[in-house]
Amino acid sequence: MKSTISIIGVPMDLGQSRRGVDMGPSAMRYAGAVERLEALGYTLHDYGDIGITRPDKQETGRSYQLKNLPQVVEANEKLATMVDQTIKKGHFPLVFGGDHSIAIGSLAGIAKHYEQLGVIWYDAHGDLNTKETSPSGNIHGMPLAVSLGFGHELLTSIAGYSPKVKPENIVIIGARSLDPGERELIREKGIQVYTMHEVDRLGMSNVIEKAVAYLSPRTDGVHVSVDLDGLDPSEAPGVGTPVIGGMTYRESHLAMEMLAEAGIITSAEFVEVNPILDEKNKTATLAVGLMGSLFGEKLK
Ligand code: B3U
Ligand code: MN
Ligand code: MN
Repeated sequence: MKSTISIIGVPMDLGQSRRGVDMGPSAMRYAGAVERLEALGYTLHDYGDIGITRPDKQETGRSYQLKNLPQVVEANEKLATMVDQTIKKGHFPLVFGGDHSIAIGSLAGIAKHYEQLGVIWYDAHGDLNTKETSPSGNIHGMPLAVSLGFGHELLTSIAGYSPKVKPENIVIIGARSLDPGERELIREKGIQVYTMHEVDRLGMSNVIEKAVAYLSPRTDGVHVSVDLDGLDPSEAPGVGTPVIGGMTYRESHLAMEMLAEAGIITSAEFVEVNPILDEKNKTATLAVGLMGSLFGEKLK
């Protein structure tokens, strides 16, 4: 892994309906992210938070529209540029969300640097909806579809190119809430998904071994996108859309440790930490612990 890490915070809560996830970057810093990674010998650059333009009236209710679309587009364009710049400097981009809509900008900034970017999507959800299939109109349920080139043109064209990733370079881990349109896309595109059924059946160690064996030969970089709602809400309560039956603390640390051992990860993001819904910063603290494992704490 690169020896310099650039942290970029994205205080974004416009991709979904519950306020508070914009405080995620702050909560992860408060939980000691910088110190934790510095203790592992990395040089840290914290670039602070990117500016988010707030709409006059935030669209939150149930709707079949793309909520807060102009503001989500603007923030992701900014993020893509920031991420691009950190990679040009030779740094490892570590993005703090914010809701998961920010993965659109992360991937837009990262993917142009790789011929075959791999993506590990650690999440209770597939985030493969489009405006047509979304039950909520929440853009945080769409970033993986957008990165594949499906969705509103203002989203797919962020950073001026599309698609960012190929379906055969994606592995989803921990899914247990998939909408009908998402299932269809998964089937149609042959996306590798380890749902909770496979996690239970095979065990996390096998799941990660298979994911690494699948991605290593076909990719030249791998982005890991960790949505904290991938974990069980009993262990990560501070998330906006908790889904029971998730991955445990231990499974998640094992997953991150094994990815560190495999040495394939070239960028990462931690999203959906909502301190307002949390219990004493438990979820942000968990996220920072997972960062420790991903950056090789066990190997030290
Ligand atoms: N699939 C649903 C729910 C959802 C997606 N991502 C989160 N929740 N966090 C949707 O609204 O697209
Ligand atoms: Mn997600
Ligand atoms: Mn999720």
